[in-house]
Amino acid sequence: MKLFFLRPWHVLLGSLACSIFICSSCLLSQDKHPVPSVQDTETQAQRDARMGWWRDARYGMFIHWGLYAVPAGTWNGKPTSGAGEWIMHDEKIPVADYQQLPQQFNPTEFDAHAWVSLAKAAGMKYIVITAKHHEGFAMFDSKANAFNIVSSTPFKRDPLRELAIECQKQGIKLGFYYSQDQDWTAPGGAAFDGHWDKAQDGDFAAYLHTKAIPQLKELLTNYEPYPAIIWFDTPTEDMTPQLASEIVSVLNQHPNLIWNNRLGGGYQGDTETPEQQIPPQGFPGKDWETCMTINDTWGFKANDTSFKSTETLLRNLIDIASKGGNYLLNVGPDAHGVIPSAEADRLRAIGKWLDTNGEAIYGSGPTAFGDEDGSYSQTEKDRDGKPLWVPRWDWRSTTKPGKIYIHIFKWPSEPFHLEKVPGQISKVYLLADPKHKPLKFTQNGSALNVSLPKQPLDPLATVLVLQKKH
Ligand code: FHN
Repeated sequence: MKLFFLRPWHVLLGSLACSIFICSSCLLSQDKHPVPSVQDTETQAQRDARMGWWRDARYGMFIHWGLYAVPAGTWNGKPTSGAGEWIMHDEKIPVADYQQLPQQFNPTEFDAHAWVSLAKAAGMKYIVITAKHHEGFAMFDSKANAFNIVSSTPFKRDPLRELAIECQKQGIKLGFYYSQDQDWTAPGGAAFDGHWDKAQDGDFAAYLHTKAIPQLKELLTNYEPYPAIIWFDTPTEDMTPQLASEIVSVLNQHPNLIWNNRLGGGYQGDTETPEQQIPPQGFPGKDWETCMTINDTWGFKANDTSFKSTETLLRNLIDIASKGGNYLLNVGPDAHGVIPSAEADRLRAIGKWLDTNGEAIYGSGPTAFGDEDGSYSQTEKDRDGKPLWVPRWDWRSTTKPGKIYIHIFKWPSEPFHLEKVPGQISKVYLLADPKHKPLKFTQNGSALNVSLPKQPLDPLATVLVLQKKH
C-alpha cells in the first residue's frame, strides 16, 4: 500500500521544512468520478455562496485531541521523536495494549466554554477538531463502534456535542477532522508502512462499510447545524474511486458542507491543504488553507516546548491572508482537557492584535502588488533541490474594495516608499490610530511616499491604510 503524503516528521524535522500533501485527486480527472460531487456540478455562484463564510474567516483553530494525549510523547519511559498522535504507529504498540488507554483517559478539566472562548479571543472564526485520528479512537458518542470516548472511558461525555452547543452559543463554525483511511485499531484500516499487529489485518472495504462510513453519517447528522467542514486526511491507494464515491454520496446529502482535498479516489474537494508551509505565491484562484503546528507536534507531547513566537505566528497569518488563503493553527490539549498555556497565551496575543487590525484580515482579498517580495537563495536549496525562496519580511498587503492595507513588519526610515500602487490614493492613515488621522503623502504615478511617525504603533505589525479615490 502506498500513501499519497509525507510523514509528519518530514515536516517537523528541520524547522519549517515543508511537507506538501500530494493529493491523489491530481491523478484523475473529475469526469471519471463514479459519483459526481457537489463540487463537480455546482455553478460558480453556488460555490461562492457555499464558500463565502470560509473565505471571509481567514483564521481557524485546529485541535488534535485523542488518546495519544495520555502517553503524551513517552512510551515505556522513553520519549518518542515523532509527532504525539503517531505514537501508536511509531512504537508499534499492539492493538490490545493501545485499547487499554481509554481507562486512563478522564479529561475532567475539559471545558467547551473555555476552548470556544479561547478561539474567539484569538480572533479565530472556526474550529476543526479531530473526531477520529489514525489511532481509530472516536472522540464522540458512536453507536457504530464502541472504541469511543463515551463508551470506553471513565469520562463518558461527548466533547463534540459540548463543543457544538458552545460553538452555536458563541457564533463560531465547527468542523470535524476524520481519518477516513488510516485506522490503526480497526481490522482493515490502512497503516503507513503496513500493519505491525495481526489484529489490524482485514479488508479495507469492510472497514469503510462497518466503521468509517457509519461514523461519518453519525458526525454529519448528530451535531446539527454542524459540521460546517469535514477535514479528511492521508488517503492511500486503498481508497479507490469507487469506495471514495460511496463517501461522496453521503457528503452530497449535505450540500453546504466544505471538505478538503484529502479524501482520495480522485476527488478534488474544496480546499488545497499545504501543511506546515506557506506556498510563496499561494494558490491563485483556488481556496486554500495552510495547517500548521504551534510547536513541533499536532497531538500533545509533554516535552515539546519549541513553540513558535507570537511574532512568527502573526506574520504567518498576515502572509497567508496576503496570498488569499486561510490559516488553520493547531493546538494540542493535554489528557486533562487543557490547552497548554504557552499555546493559549500566543493565541490571545494574536487576538489582541486582531481586535484592532481585524479589518485588514477578515474578508480581505490578496495583495495588490503581485508576487511576494523576496529572492532565491544563492546557496540554500528547497526540498526539490531548487534554489530556496527567501521571502522579504518588510511588509505584506491585503485588500478590500477601495482600500489597500500595508502590514508593516520592519518599520522603515521616513518616508515609506511604495512602487506600483494601483489607482489614485485619497487618504493614508494607520488602522491602529483610533482617530484615523490622515498622514502626509505624495503620489507620483504609481509611486507613493508616506510620512510615518517615528515609532510603529504595534511592533508586531502596524497596518497602513491606503484609501482609494472613488
Ligand atoms: O498524519 C497526519 C498528522 O498526524 C496530522 O493530522 C496532519 C494534519 O494535517 N495530517 C497528517 C499528515 O499529513
